[in-house]
Amino acid sequence: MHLSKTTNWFLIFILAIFASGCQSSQDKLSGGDIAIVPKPVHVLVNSGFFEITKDSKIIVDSETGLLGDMLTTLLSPSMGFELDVSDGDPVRNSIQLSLNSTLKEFGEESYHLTVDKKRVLIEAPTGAGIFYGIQTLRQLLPVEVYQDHEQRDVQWDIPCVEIEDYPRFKWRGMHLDVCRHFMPAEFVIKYIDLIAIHKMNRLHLHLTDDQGWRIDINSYPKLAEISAWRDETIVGHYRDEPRKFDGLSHGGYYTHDEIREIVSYAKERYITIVPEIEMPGHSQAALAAYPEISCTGGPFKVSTIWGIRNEVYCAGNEKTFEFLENVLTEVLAMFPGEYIHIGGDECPKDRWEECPKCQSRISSEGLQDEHELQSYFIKRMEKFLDANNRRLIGWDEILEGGLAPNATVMSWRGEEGGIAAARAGHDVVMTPYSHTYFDYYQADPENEPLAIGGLLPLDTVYAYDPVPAELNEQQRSHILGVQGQVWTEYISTPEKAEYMAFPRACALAEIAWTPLDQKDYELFSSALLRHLKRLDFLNVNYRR
Ligand code: TNX
Repeated sequence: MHLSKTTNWFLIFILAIFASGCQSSQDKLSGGDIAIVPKPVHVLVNSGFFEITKDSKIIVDSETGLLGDMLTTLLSPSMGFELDVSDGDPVRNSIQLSLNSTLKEFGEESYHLTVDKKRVLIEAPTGAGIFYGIQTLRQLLPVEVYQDHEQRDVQWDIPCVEIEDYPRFKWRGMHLDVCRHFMPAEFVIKYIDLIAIHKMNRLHLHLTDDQGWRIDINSYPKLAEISAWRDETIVGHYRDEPRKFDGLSHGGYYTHDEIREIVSYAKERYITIVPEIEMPGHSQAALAAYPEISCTGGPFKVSTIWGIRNEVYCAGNEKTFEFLENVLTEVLAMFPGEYIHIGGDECPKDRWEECPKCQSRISSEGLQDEHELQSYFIKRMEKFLDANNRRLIGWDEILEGGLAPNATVMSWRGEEGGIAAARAGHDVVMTPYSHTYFDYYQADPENEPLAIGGLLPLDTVYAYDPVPAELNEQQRSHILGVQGQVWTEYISTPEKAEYMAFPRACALAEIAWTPLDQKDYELFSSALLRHLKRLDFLNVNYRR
């Protein structure tokens, strides 16, 4: 049953009045206790519950079998029993997952969830929608369902509801910098689970930087042997004087098998990994192994300090492009997603100004200056990606010297880059440091572990609207969505990454999913109290 918006709201109103009069029948979980993060678009709470028991069945169709298996795997550890998954017609006491491709009114990722006393039905036009319906279903159950071992005294009741839900944006991303500090594959898997619970669908993996190269590339073995390791790491803040170092080698990289596992684990959770191979700047680690593609020839070491380094790929040397295309060829084979991130940010032009090869490229290509040389570089990489049926995405510096024709922009230095790109007809993901940099302090630095600086409390994240008021209707359609950044200069462990990311990522998820007119910080905060218990059970070291 699909209700029009007006009838829906009218019913919610009537039912709210009705429900407030019969709270006593809902002694376990009342409508007010429903705490789904991100908040669904329409929730109608009816009286009564559906109880999951050992005899409950999961009913799937020819396309939802794997999702049914996933649901039973998600539920069984805490419930201590495994639900039977089978094809067939809905029966009493069943949870039915039903793909219905005609339900496209609210988009590919929408779902419709009905819980009544006799059965549960999740209907959606795609597997993604069913998956999000499953996430909501889990959040309608007692929080103990997130425990990984049997909970004996819990009654697995789901309040009777009717939920119609769909995302505001199609890009709902989280980023993770695994260069400044390497994060083991097991943590990336946990991070994917956490992203999935929040109905986000992109993981941007920042794989290469001055301080480390984190992906094995067969054709350039020294990237794993040399570029993945640094001698030591700066201790304390980069600005502290005198600088201190820990004297400990740090590094690591993902093998092809690990990458494939990460990609397929993410895919099963409807998350696309967006790999970032930085160029032309932030490339000192690669140059430590292959100095011949720098302007000066080196030698270089993998950087042991943070900040912006001057050693960048030589834009005048054909070998640079050969290297990057070979690297990307392997990257494309491992990451099937549409978007490939090429960085593009913070590339100092000092070396190019002094480099005969770069200068001769500037004159042979009729370029004005080094900024146009950067643009030449990115456009050339875009041609390569285009030819391989992929799309280039880069940080907003790729606007300088002229944007590549099909590029998508991540607007990090503010919204200006994103606004300019959208006005020029380019797609944009909003990532302004002011609202989405989770490496910033989340409270008074006095009482917080060391961070890069800044201040980005939870309510500031929550208040962010990724659609700039300056844009007209047509330009707004270019705002694909929003993403939270976890840069790891000052985040050396998975535990600290969790501390910095959560609960700010919960707020980001709601920005990305919930319609603007339904965002409400007070409601979010009270839902979060319950939601954080789920994160406790998932062993997430969030900031309390
Ligand atoms: C700027 S954001 C950078 C990163 C740093 C980050 C620290 C961006 C495109 N470049 O290299 O890690 O600031 O907040």
